[in-house]
Amino acid sequence: MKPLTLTRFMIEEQRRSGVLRPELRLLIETVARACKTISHSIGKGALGEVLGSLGSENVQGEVQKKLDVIANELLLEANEWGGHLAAMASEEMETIHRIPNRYPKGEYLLLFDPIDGSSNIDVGLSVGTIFSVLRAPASASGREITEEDFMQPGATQVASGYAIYGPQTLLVLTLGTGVYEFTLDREVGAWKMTDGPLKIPAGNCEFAINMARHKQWSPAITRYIDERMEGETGPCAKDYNMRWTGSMVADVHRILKRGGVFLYPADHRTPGKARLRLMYEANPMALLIEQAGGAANNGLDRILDILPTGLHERVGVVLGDKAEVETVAAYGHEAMDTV
Ligand code: P6P
Repeated sequence: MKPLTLTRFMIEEQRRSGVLRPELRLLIETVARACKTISHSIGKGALGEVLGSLGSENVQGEVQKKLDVIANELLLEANEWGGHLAAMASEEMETIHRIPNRYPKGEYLLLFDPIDGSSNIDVGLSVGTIFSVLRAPASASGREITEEDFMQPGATQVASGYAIYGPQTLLVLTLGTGVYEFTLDREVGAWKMTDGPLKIPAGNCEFAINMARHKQWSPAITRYIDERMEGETGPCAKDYNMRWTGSMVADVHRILKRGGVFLYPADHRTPGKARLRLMYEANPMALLIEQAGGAANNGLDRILDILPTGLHERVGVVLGDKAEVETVAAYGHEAMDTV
């Protein structure tokens, strides 16, 4: 049987579940189309004069790569005229982007990290685009959308996904009814389903963490990693492998496909200091991971339950294999109990 295209998958999902509204289908197709264009730009590399930095910093104080801005503009332009959105938010923008008055407005809020792992671009490694879809609160109808309207826990997302620009260009998506992978068929420009519903294989002894930041780890994280470093002679009685790609999208994709666990803990010495952003990195990935049978917490508590207090709020992240993630949380709670 020929692989389903993204369009046909969503139409059939709409018929089957009855919950996929046409405006949400249009939103996902629009984001997917923008990701095709981003993939094309990234693929040009030095030939397209898209590599390198702009010499500017984004709202996070991070050096902006040319492609960070190009991808951000592509996603804004693609999504603002369709009538499916009330507003957008991005890692690259300090505050929300309201839909211009000349366009109709819809019921959805779109958040995205246009290029995740952009420091990998100039050295030819995988990067990605992460997106999250919320519903604008009913209370917002008839008034201007505010940043406060975005402050919803991740469990309220109606969809999330990522594109990964690697050996293949892939789109991984959940509409809340399972996780599906689509591969970009460049010959016809279509996204074609190549895997799904994805389920995280249990028991893969592979952890992803930036070991250089061990001084920032809590005793619980240190205990968890030390045990795995001891391997089969230690309490795990198994040897573990380590991977760290510098791109959350690439690490999450590997975990969805072959299991394991990803950790980017908050800085234990400075409460509240973390690296990954809740709204457009941790939440969309946590929804995908849970939909694939895994778990996602901040070292203690479920990420999708966190009530955000700011658009660019950062959070510790532990996600992947359910048993591994629950072990980290158990160590974290044990450590709290001994304080
Ligand atoms: P470090 C990329 O900048 C990112 O936000 C994630 O994609 C990635 O997992 C992490 O930061 C890498 O952080 O400290 O290893 O550079």
